[in-house]
Amino acid sequence: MILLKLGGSLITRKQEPFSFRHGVMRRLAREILPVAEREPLVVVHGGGSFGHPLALEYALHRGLSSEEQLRGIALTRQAMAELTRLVVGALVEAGVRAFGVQTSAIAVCRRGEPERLELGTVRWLLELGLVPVLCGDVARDAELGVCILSGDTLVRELALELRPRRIVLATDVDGIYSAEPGSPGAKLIPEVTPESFGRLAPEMRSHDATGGMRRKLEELVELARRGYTSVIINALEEGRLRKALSGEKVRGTIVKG
Ligand code: IP8
Repeated sequence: MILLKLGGSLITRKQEPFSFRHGVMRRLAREILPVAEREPLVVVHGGGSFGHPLALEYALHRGLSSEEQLRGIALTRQAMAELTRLVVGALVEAGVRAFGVQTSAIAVCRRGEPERLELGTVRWLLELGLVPVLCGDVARDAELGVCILSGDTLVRELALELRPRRIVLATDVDGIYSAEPGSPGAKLIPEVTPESFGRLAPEMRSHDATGGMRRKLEELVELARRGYTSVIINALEEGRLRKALSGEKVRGTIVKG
């Protein structure tokens, strides 16, 4: 089984609210098809410019404290449903037998961490030979009332439950950098281990509701500690996703377990 996360900044334009990258997603779907035909696959997508602006506007990542936030919960769920519809639509159009599964309907969290994940539907879909598509989501939180469950945290949990043989995180940058990507002297770090993680620059900044690249890396390092290797790649570069899904070496950061 292969576990794939399609980052929100890959499939949407992060600076433009509700802006889906239709052309990119159509190409990604074509790159996903060959592997989906060969072996079981689970896809998780992030929130990008659909989920994050609303989650931040209504402070849903801080829990439920005002009546006004209820509208934000409804709007965020609706935005994520729309994004899943677009992702699944492109996959099905390309020939992938994709099936959207609403994360908030199967998860109960505590302080943003999944406490229970009801994976019966996901397992059933895999048995049938379909491709479950989940997303980061606004979710029920036993302590905070509501939380934003990050797609990266979901990837960690799904990996521990479903034991994939390969984990690919597809984003819009080549991987983890030694400093802010694009800044002078920033270098791609080809490999991170739980040991080297502690020495990495702490200033991986984030402008979203769930902690961005730093959070992603923390989740992957946690998986590495449990023996799972994953790879972060830039899937805006044509062909890299197809290669990474097939296990070929591509430019990126390997988080080694
Ligand atoms: O982009 C967050 O998922 P992520 C989902 O994977 C929402 O962190 C609703 C903002």
